[in-house]
Amino acid sequence: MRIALVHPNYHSGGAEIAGSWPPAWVAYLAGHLKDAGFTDIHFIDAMTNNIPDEDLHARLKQLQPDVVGCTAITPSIYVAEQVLQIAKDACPKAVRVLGGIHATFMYKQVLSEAPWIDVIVRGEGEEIFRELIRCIDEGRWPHDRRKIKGLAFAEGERFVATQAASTVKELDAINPDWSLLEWSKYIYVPLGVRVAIPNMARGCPFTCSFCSQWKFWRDYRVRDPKKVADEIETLVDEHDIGFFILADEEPTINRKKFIAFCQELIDRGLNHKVKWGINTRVTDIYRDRKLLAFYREAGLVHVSLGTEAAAQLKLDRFNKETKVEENKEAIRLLREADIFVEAQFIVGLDNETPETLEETFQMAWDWQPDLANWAMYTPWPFTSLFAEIKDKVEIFDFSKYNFVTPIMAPEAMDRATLLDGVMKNYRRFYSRKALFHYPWRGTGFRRRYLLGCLKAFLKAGFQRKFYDLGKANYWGPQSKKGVNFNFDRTRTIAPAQMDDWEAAADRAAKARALKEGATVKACGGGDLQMAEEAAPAPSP
Ligand code: B12
Ligand code: SF4
Repeated sequence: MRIALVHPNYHSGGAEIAGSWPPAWVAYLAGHLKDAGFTDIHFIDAMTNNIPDEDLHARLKQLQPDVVGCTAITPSIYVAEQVLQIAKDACPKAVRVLGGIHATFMYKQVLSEAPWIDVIVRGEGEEIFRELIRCIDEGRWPHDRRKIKGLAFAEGERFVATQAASTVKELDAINPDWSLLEWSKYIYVPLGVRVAIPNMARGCPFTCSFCSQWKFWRDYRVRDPKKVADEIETLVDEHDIGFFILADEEPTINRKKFIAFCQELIDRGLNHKVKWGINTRVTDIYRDRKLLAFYREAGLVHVSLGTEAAAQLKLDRFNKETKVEENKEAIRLLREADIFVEAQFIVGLDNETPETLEETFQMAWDWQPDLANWAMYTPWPFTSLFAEIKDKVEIFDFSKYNFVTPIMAPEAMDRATLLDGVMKNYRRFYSRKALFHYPWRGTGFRRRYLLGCLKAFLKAGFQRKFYDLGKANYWGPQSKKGVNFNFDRTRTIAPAQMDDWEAAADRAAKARALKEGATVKACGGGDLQMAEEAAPAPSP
């Protein structure tokens, strides 16, 4: 049984400016398959290697796999569909499988626009994919496909979704296999070292209206910190990793396990060999204010704080309460602990105005994070906020749903003005930082890291890749009239996408919130903490 996994060749000028990143899904799926005896697995990273379609065709033709598996987030969906169309031509006998967040929710639309896809794996892939591969290997495909949970496929004119599979309860039973990757390709630009994206926790106990992640992963689970440290050790020893980010939504919410993970890194001396970063929430930083120095000692050098602007912009739909002081204090605490802090703002909802954009800049400058990001609000169709604002969404060209393209046209300004306002914020923030802050921040690691980040920004700006500015023909305020986002307006959304799974996830979340009497808020705010387990004291 030969399996080919392909990461589609999609690019957008956001996170990619910091480097080329390895795909975690490949390591986790391949590891689980290998444990079940399926070892003939090949990986083609069309994204990192910028592989043109003809070359991909040739590779697949030469490999002649029995199964081709591809992944897709929303913006890469069309490219992923194309990968599997290429597979149909290059290795027609192979079963064509698509996984990942977009197809999980939008399977009807995907199967109708790409009828060459044989099957979609919905949700976490490890167990479902293994079942599917067994079924194919034993010659039971497609006869037995209705017996496997977590699949979607076309049957004549109908689209069938089998019962949703449960989430992976035994995360520790997954042994990721990172050896399939060509490691010299994955470099984190700010430090010039190899980078990995291991996954310690899945899910998020919050239910923010603009976010799809809590719905995708459903319940919150954390791996055994020792097993995660084993994985980091392998990544460092065998693949020479110098930096990693945790793929998790909320790695710190289970404080006990997070502390144990940090301790494990320290005990094994890994903190001197590898630095790392996470996304987390302001409330966790507050809660752990006394532990920040210990986290830093464990090698945590970069914290990205999510969506504070949601509150600041008074986006009632996200979170009414403003927590300016808390955000500012969390940033101060992190900087005091010598941890780089990145503030994430979401801008570009229909009620954005030049004044609210300016407000975010003033806030960023007042809070003084080391880095600031202004992401364009993106109306994932499977979020609850989408249901509220869908009448105002005109663009369904999902290839532009990438945090850097204005999908919504605010009432107070056109999209080009919105982009220009965001660029003005970036220009002011980073030019002042470059002149007055970064060069003078000590002489050691901090200074090197900040200058490295600046280098990544400048490089992407110079190549016109930042925010896809080249593609949109943006050259500065004077070029606003010529800006063109090249939306494919013929793309529409298929009706009746929101079905069984989403409704069930919504119901479960609401029931949980009611039961716990919790107020559910956006990333930056929120008072829903995990029940506190007795946290061990970190070693001095
Ligand atoms: C790491 C990461 C990246 C890396 C990607 C590295 C890589 N090569 O994969 C970088 C930094 C480059 C990146 C960039 C972007 N990202 Co990103 N990223 C993440 C992050 C933090 C973790 C993803 C991850 O590795 N998870 C762990 C793995 C194990 O999970 P997984 O990929 O979902 O795979 C599981 C299942 O989906 C399924 N599965 C997936 N694929 C397949 C395939 C098959 C065949 C099967 C059977 C199953 C299967 O099984 C897997 C195991 O359970 C997520 C947020 C999050 N916490 O998840 C955002 C996230 C995926 N990113 C997102 C976005 C929008 C982007 C950008 C467009 C932003 C930008 N402009 O920079 C770009 C696009 C880049 C590109 N060219 O594709 C969004 C996608 C939302 C959506 N609805 O589509 C997310 C969810 C963030 C968010 N808050 O909304 N990202
Ligand atoms: S806190 Fe909110 S925005 Fe952050 S991952 Fe959880 S649900 Fe999504």
